[in-house]
Amino acid sequence: MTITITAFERSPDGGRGLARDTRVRWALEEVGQPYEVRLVSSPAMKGPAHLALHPFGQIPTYEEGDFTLFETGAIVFHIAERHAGLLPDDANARARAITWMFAALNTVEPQIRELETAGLLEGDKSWSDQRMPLVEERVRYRLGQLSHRLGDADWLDGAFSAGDLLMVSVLLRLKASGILNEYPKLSAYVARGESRPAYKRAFDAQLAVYTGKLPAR
Ligand code: GTB
Repeated sequence: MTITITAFERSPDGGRGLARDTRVRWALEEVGQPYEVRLVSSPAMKGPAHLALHPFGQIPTYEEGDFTLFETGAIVFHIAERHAGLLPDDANARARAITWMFAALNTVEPQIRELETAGLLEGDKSWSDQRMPLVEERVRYRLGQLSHRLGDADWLDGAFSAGDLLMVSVLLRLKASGILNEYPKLSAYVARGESRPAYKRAFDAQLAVYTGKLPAR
């Protein structure tokens, strides 16, 4: 059954791989599943056809025949459950990897999103100069905790898992801020994620939407 995902027709990041379809592409590449992409314009995202797939009118979505999903975490989890390569076989190790998926999306990403919001959407507000240091402090606090837990390990819990895929994807959002460089262990962790062939294929495929150049496979 063909897998089809949706992605921005024109992502605001201009192909830097920060929109969430990259996470789904990466998961599919890791498990070796071919997929198709339907690009969605901003107006179409809020139209009835897309809203039937995604109640909040966002990307990415996932379709496999009649079966459809939204929410990146749920999509990556579904892929990891159905195909070998992203979750360990051992039940306890699997539960820990799933815990890291939730931690990435629920415990680390909110602070990073807040930083983006504070910089991009609220940077011109009169109170921005006072708020920004507080927001940065909350990001640094989380990164410090994460860096401490990662230590000198390559991945968060044994072999690379869907937990690492989501955590690296979340941390990638910090690259432009420079804050990640303050945490060499996390910078190296992100670089390890980016150097995975599956990530590179996913990144190149999303970039091709902008350059029009199909990636070599
Ligand atoms: N919780 C949902 C999930 O994880 O799937 C959130 C999905 C979501 O935020 N989708 C965004 C979207 O469709 C695109 S990825 N936005 C349009 C809308 O809400 O109308 C978020 C995103 C967008 C742009 C950048 N960027 O330019 O750097 C980064 C991330």
